[in-house]
Amino acid sequence: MKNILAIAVATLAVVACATKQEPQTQAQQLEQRLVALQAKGYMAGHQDDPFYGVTWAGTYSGDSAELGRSDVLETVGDYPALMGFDLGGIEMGDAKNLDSVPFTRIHDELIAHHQRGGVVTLSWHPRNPLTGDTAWDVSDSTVVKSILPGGSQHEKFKTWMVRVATFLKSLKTDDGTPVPVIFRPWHENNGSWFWWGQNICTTEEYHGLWNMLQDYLTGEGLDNLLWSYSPNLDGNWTQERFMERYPGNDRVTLIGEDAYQWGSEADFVKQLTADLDFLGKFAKDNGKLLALTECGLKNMPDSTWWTRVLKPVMDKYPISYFLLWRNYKEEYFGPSPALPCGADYKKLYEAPNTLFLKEIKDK
Ligand code: BMA
Repeated sequence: MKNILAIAVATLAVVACATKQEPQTQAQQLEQRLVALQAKGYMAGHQDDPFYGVTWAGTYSGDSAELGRSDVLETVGDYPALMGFDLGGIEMGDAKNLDSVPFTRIHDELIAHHQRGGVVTLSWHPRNPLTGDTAWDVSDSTVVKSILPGGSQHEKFKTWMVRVATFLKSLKTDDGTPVPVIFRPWHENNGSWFWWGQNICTTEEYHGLWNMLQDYLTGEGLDNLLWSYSPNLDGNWTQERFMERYPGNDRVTLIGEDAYQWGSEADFVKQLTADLDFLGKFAKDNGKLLALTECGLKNMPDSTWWTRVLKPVMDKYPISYFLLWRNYKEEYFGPSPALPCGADYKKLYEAPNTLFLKEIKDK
């Protein structure tokens, strides 16, 4: 009897200990939050949401009349659950990013969205460190090699990483708590339009690039980053091809892809379905979160695309979110009350499984 009692007490102590254990980092807490939210549906996201919109340009300065504006808010009466921002230009020490948004505003809006209960994600379109041109300069296939240890641009790239780290370290609430961020560098790497793309660097170089940045930022104490790996819509994933450049289970928490419809609707649906079949299974087998890390139909020539084409595919998979790319006059992917697609976006908003800020802020 005594023995049984002792075993019972010991078991209870172990269970209590296990259930009491709090997640260690902001990133781990965010991961838990995303896992819990996934049971309710998927979050609606929008890139650069608070800076400018389809009909309101020139808001980059943050004049008081513009603060708080958002095309999503003005279309449905709520902010997106997720906001995305881009660090392109931070590496140069620029005051504004590649889309002319001051980093001070990115800093403030990112923290503001976190404080109102939203989730935030950061991408990075750094300049080509070898040529000095944009992220899209793929003219020289020695660029990744040149920034790895021993390469001609390594010292320079180290200063770029310092600038990224400095910005990321500044993302804190007033009481000094770091803001958790879904961080997804080196994206769309199965395409060859960025200098870190498929045909511009070898598999080994890509891994070197990923690990160099991740190890540096982690070494700097940035444990608020939830690392996301997001190649581009592919249509032909095989385990072997995906694994080739996948950074590894110990390096990635969320997998997803950037999926735009550039061609026919039928092709898009077919490719996205095939990819999410593959990625969904991979995520499940490996305990990873799944998302559409970017998506959209440029300038919405089909005003019912979200509910008719995108949503039925998304509904079949346990994605955490979909991030529509940015809205500006020449190129928009999100809604606006001024556009026919605004009505369709409202339907998306009303669906029970799409999550906007009010539905996630206390969860
Ligand atoms: C691309 C386009 C560009 C933009 C870049 C980074 O998809 O929207 O105009 O500069 O993203 O935001």
